[in-house]
Amino acid sequence: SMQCFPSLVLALSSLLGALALLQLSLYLRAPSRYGKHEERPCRARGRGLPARCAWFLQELPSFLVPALLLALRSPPRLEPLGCRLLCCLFCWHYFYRTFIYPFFTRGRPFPLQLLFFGTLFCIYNGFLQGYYLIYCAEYPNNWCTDIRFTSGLLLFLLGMGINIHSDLLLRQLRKPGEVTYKIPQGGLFTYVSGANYFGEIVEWFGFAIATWSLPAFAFAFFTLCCIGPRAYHHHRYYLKTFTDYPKSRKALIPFVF
Ligand code: NDX
Repeated sequence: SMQCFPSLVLALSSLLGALALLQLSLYLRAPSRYGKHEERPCRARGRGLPARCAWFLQELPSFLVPALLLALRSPPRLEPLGCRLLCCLFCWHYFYRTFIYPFFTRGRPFPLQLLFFGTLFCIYNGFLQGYYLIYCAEYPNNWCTDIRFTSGLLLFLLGMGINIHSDLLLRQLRKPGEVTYKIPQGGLFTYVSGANYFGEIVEWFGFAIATWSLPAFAFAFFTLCCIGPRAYHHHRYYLKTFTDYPKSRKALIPFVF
């Protein structure tokens, strides 16, 4: 049966950190080519998968892999409570991203090649986070009252709230079947162009603080390097496209950047 190999956790987390840096260097120059940054919209060329299927397939492993690791571990890990709670938080986010978000999205078709890499990434990260929490993590029995757990959990919930609310505001910009872009309004979009990304980043840093673990900090850093630059490219796109775009709005961090 499976057991904890600390060197495996270290290796996988380091690779995640290296991938993050690779993304940062790529995406500071040019955005990843999906959504509003696709060079040749694939609807015309018929090469994308409908957004609904693409997001469902891509994100599913991030829910399934840790959920299975949690459910199938034998003997079941009952102590400490912290490990299971934290694993459930991760699965909760990806339950939303897999089973709720895709069914409401009005996004354009998603490029197949990115779908392939996105799926690989979600298997990799789902395994790393789940494996670490279920097989390796050690917490004192009172971890649930530790300031890191409570403050991290609070940030996680706050970020998730902002992320889900902002996803909803973006969706409401379109009627079913529409594919045009409009100026997002309301919620945190009042302050930043990438409100959904800001929420997601806060969420994963909260998770990292609550788990106080290398894999989770590596993933939070990856998220920052992946969607941070994307918020900046969205912001530039809006400034270029809409002459009446709100002047005081920032790219990612309210009032700062
Ligand atoms: N999926 C995370 N890298 C990614 C898929 C792509 O969950 O090879 C990372 C995720 C993957 C990426 C994933 C990892 C890195 C990959 C990359 C592909 C290449 C890259 C694998 C897995 C890679 C290396 C080199 C390292 C191997 O038509 P549309 O689609 O634009 O419509 C949009 C609509 N909308 C508007 N509608 C009207 N008017 C406007 N002005 C609008 N603006 C937007 O709203 C969409 O339907 C919707 C949202 O659009 P957008 O662009 O704001 O968000 P999007 O980027 O699609 O993300 C959706 C949500 C969001 O909440 C975000 O926080 C979360 O997913 N997310 C996304 C990406 C990664 C991630 C979270 C994370 O890292 N945690």
